[in-house]
Amino acid sequence: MIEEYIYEYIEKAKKNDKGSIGRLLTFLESSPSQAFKVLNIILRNNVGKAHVIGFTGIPGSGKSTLISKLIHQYIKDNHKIAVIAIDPTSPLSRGAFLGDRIRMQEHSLNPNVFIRSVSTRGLKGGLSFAGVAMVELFDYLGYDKIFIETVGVGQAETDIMNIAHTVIVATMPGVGDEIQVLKAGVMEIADIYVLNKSDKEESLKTFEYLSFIIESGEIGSRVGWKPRLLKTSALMGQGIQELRKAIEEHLEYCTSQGYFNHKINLRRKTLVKLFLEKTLLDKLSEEFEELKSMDIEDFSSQLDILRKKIENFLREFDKYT
Ligand SMILES: Nc1nc2c(ncn2[C@@H]2O[C@H](COP(=O)(O)OP(=O)(O)O)[C@@H](O)[C@H]2O)c(=O)[nH]1
Ligand SMILES: [Mg+2]
Repeated sequence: MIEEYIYEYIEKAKKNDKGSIGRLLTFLESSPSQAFKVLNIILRNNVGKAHVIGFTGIPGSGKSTLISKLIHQYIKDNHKIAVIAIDPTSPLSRGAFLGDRIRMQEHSLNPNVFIRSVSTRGLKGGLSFAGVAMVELFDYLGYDKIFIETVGVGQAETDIMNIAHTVIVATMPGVGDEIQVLKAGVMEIADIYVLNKSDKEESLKTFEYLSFIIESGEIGSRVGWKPRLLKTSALMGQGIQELRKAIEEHLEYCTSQGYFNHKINLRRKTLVKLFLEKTLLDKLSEEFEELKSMDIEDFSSQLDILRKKIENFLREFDKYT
């Protein structure tokens, strides 16, 4: 029954009906089997055209503000822009996340801009299955610039490299932990580094430090692409055009090197992996609830019950999807 609705929503979504797009996104988030039904339709003939841009970096560095300013630049040239903001669901970052909505809200009425937040639940800011599935949906619907905002912690960085064509790491002056940022690996993944809040006094020192490590080639070098370092002040609207230019140059580089399609393939493989991961984990949690109510104490019997349940589940997998 749900399939009929999906076709209807897809038809409407193609005509830019935001309500239908919202419903499809909710399908992608709700359960793997519902998401599967949507993906099965949209991935059938989808060649992949969108330029996917990952924005990561410490909370408060100005990612949302920068994206909002970039949207201003891009909509002037008739781009269709989607923003997927990954919600780390921790009490600490909650405030920042609510801030995202406020900062990007000004665009929400624009027919060519769609902003959606995704909760990662336990994933520590990493990309969830739903987040990647959403990229596919927006791409299918003709959004040609897709921004993904993630908090640069742990797993999120490596995830974003499998998904985004262009990775931008935003930092800000005076956090005093440039070394820590490097250690965390965040800095090593960027195609473009942005030192935002360059309106602040301490920015010169941080900029020199960052240029030194990038110039010395210690981090981030790819064959044929030298990572860029840009100074911006999202608040004052400075450096945004330069940032856009660097993003477009990186896109040209990706296209000319064949990385554009390579990344799309990698993204789809990642999607399959995340799909299975989520399906199995959901099933396991469900069976665990049942196990809790059983009166079995010994370890190997408990393991046996769960293992058999999962085995059966896998055997019936196509029925399930
Ligand atoms: N001084 C200054 N503040 C900024 C700049 N860009 C953003 N901010 C402020 O920094 C705070 C965090 O910005 P936000 O975009 O939410 O950062 P995010 O957590 O990385 O998405 C907000 O209060 C912004 O107004 C900037 O260029 N200069
Ligand atoms: Mg933000």
